[in-house]
Amino acid sequence: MNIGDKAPENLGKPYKHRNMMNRKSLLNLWLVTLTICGLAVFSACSDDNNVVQKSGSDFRDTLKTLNWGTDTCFIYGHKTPDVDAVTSALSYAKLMRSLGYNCKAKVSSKMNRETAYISQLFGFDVPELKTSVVPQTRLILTDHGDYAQCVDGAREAIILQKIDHHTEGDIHDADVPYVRREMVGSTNTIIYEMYQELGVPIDRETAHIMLAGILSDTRNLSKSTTCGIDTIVWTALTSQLGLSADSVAKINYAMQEAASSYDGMKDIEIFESDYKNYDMKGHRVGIGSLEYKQSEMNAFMDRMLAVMPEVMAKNNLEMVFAKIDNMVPNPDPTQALSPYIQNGIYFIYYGEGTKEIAEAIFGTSQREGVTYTKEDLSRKQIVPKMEAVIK
Ligand SMILES: [Mn+2]
Repeated sequence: MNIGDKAPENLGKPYKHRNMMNRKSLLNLWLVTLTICGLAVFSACSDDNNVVQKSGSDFRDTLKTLNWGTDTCFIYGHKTPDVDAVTSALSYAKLMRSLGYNCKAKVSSKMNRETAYISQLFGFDVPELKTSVVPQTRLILTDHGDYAQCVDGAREAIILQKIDHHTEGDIHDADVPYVRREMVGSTNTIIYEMYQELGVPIDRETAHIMLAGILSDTRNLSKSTTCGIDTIVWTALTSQLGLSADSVAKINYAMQEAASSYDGMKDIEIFESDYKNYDMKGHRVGIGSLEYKQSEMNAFMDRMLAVMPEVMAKNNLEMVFAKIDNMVPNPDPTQALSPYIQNGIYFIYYGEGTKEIAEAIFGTSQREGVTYTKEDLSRKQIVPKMEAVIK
């Protein structure tokens, strides 16, 4: 374990519904899905915010009406891609190709270490880097809905579809011909649903690709953003691949270690290792997502605060923030794969007006540039809170 940095979260948690899928038919899968969707209304996974155009036969008809043009349509996840961004572009490109459309996954900026690790372990090819597109290029976006996170040139491109699990960004749902947006743990969960609805078989490589995205975005179903449907898809994919829960936990642990191995990286590279730009009411805002162990947190925050002016200049921002998961030793010594567990987050800020925003959400600063909350919030959960207070 790379002690300085990340630690797996709650790997020891029992996997809810773990055995539900074994030896059961797809019909049963969907009965279970319907039940869980019903339950989800009463959980954190409320579907109030979802934009779901189901992808059965209607979807095939919808696809025929899209303005595909004659060149290849590129499928991109967000910039500074994480595993879900890369793998959702790959799994969705496969789905589109299997339906007869000329689509290819690309990445708009350098991939992170976790993606490099899992693509090698699972043995799939990662998309080529293509940092900009020319006007009128046909695009499908996965795992993002903000222009600030798009490949360069996206504003002059033709966006045909958006498959996402975030709240609506400034690429408005109404402006995209086909949108499938569900507040679930991973974009790949949505794409799995679409394969099922369309009756398209999932080969082993694609199953690996989708599982990688789900493991990374939900941290093996442990994150608060995890929904019942994520667990169902996790169960279906691991069962198809013949992976035991223990082996999946080990894979997840190694992925997280790769993600958080800050060894040999400059501080600005660490800050940008999981980083996203946003446009909030006309302000250019950048938000990093990091984690560190509590015992060395203050020194780590000093280093991150020190590079925030450089991050601001480089990304042409007005405001820079980062949330840092506070990792503490796991009180349960039997959890060898979880030596650390999360205990709240630090939210650090830099730039004019940022102190007011951070304090409006998380209360008085602990020191200049630093606020803290006991809640384990994801960046996805913090963004709407910021949008509510930013002027
Ligand atoms: Mn994602």
